[in-house]
Amino acid sequence: MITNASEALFARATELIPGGVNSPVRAFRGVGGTPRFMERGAGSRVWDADGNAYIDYIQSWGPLVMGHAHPKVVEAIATQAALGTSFGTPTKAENTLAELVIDMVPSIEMIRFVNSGTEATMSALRLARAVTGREKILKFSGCYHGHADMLLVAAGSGVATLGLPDSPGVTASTAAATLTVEYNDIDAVLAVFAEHGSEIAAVIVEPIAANMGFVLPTNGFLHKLQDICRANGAMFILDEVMTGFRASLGGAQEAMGLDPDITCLGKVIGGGLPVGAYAGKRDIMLNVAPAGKMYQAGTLSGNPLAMAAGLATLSLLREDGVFARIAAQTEKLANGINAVCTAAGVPVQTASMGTMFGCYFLKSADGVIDSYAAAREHANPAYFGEVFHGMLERGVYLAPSQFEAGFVSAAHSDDDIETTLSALDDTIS
Ligand code: KE4
Repeated sequence: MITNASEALFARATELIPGGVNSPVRAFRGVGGTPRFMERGAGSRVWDADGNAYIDYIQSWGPLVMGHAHPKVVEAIATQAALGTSFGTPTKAENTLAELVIDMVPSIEMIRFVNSGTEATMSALRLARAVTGREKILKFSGCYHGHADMLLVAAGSGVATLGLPDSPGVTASTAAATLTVEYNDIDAVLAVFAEHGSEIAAVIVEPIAANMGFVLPTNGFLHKLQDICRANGAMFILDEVMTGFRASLGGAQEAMGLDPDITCLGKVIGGGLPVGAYAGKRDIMLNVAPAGKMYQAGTLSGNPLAMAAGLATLSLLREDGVFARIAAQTEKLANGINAVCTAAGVPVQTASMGTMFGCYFLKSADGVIDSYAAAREHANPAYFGEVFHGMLERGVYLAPSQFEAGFVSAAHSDDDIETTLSALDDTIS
C-alpha cells in the first residue's frame, strides 16, 4: 500500500503540531506506523492522501452514525452556512435540537449545549459541586471523560494507550479531590462512600466502559451505583458522550433502565461538528447561569451549523427501522469477529451494544476483561497492533488502539461486513 503522501504530511505535521496530531490517539502510538491523513469520506468509507480506500469503523470516534458526508447532513450544514455560521445569539435551532434530545433521552428535562464532551463533563461536575456544596468526585480507572484536570486521574482512552496514568500538569490538590476505583467493583464503591460519603458531590461513569476497550457493566453494577448515590446525596452522572444514541436510540440509560441526575452528551448530537451537552432534571439544571449561579459559557455553544448537523443526524437516525438495522449489522460484525478468531484459535473477547462494538485480543483464552486492571492484564496490545496493520493494508480502518471501541454506521453494508471479516480471516491465518 502506497503511503508516501501520509508519510510526507506526517513528517511536516510533527514540525508544526505536537506529535503531528491535534489529538493524541490519532498518532498511532498504540499500534506503531504512520497515521493516515484522510482527505475524503462517503458513507462507510474514507480515502487517504494516497488515494487508499478504507471501510471506516472509527466514524470520527462515534459522531458519524449516518456515515460520512450523508447528503441530508451536508445539505443541512450548507443551507445554514449560507444563512450565517454563528450569531452569538439564541437561535430557533437550539430549541429544536433541545426538544429532540429531551424527547429521545428518558431522564433529560433540560439541556445546555457546549462544544465538546470535555466541556460537558467538566461543567456537569461543576454543577454537581455547586448543587451539593461538596468537593470530592468518584470516577473509575480506565474511564475517560475528556481532559479536564480533575478527570485526568487514572484516565482511559489516549491516556491509557500512552500509559500516562496521571498527566503532568494536573496538580496534586486537584487530583486529591478525585477518588478512583475499578469499574464493576461495587464493594470498592461502598468502601469509598463509607469513608467519604458526606463529601462526595458526584459519581461519574461511562455506562459502557468504551475507553478501555469495551467493558459492559456486570451484576447490576450501575443500578447499585445509582442507589448508592441516592442514599448518600451524591449526583449520579452518566457520561454518555460515546454511548448516547449509540448504545440505543435513548442511550445506554434507556437500554439499561437508568435514571441519572445528569447526562453528558457529545459526538452524535453534533453529527460531525463540535457539540457537547450536559443535561438532566429541571431542578438541577436551573442552577446553571443565568437561571442560577453556577457559571458556564461558550462563544460557539449551540452554534447554528452544529445544531443543523446534529438535527439532521438525529432526525435520520430515529426514522423507522434505521437504528435497528445498524444495530443488527453491528451484532453481525461482532459475532463474525468472534467466529473467525475462534476458528483460527485466536483468543478474543468481543461484545456489542447498539451501534458500537469492542474486540479484545487476549493473551490467553481464559482471560476475562471486566475492568481496567483486567484489560491491562489480559489484553494483548502487541498482537492487536499486528492485526490493526494487517487490516489497514487490506482496506479496513479500525481504531488505532486496543483500548478503544469501534462504531458502525447506517452506511455499512452487508458487503462491508463480509469484506471486513474476510480481511480479518486473511490477517490472522
Ligand atoms: P471530547 O472532549 O473529545 O469531545 O469528548 C471527551 C469524551 C468524554 N467522554 C467520553 C465517554 C469520551 O469517549 C470522550 C472522548 N472519546 C475519545 C475516544 N475514546 C475521543 C477521541 C480523541 O480523544 O481524539
